[in-house]
Amino acid sequence: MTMSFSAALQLALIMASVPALAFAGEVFPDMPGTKIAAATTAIPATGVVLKVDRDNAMVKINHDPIPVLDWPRMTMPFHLKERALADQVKEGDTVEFFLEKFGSDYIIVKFGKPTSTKASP
Ligand SMILES: [Cu+2]
Repeated sequence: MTMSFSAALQLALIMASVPALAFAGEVFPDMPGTKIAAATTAIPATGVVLKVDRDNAMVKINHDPIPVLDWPRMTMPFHLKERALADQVKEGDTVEFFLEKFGSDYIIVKFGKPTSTKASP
């Protein structure tokens, strides 16, 4: 096994932070590793971008069903966490995106790589 010094240092830092996290919740007392994953609450989803509204930091997406949220497939607008996210997608793209709860809303915090991009006519 080879590991660079910085990777080893990062691992050491992660290990050092585990005891603090272990007291953060008692949901999975036997599985300390799951607490790190649980700290990331973004919900992955996929869909087709129908409209990009950079000025209002919104995109309209026809998203696939999202079982975690009990959402069926539908077309709906999503707010973007940052306007710059609007530059990462374009109309016609099939994309993976990540949602986080923001107030009573779910907003897009990140896009994955486009899984397919509509060819130019
Ligand atoms: Cu929806």
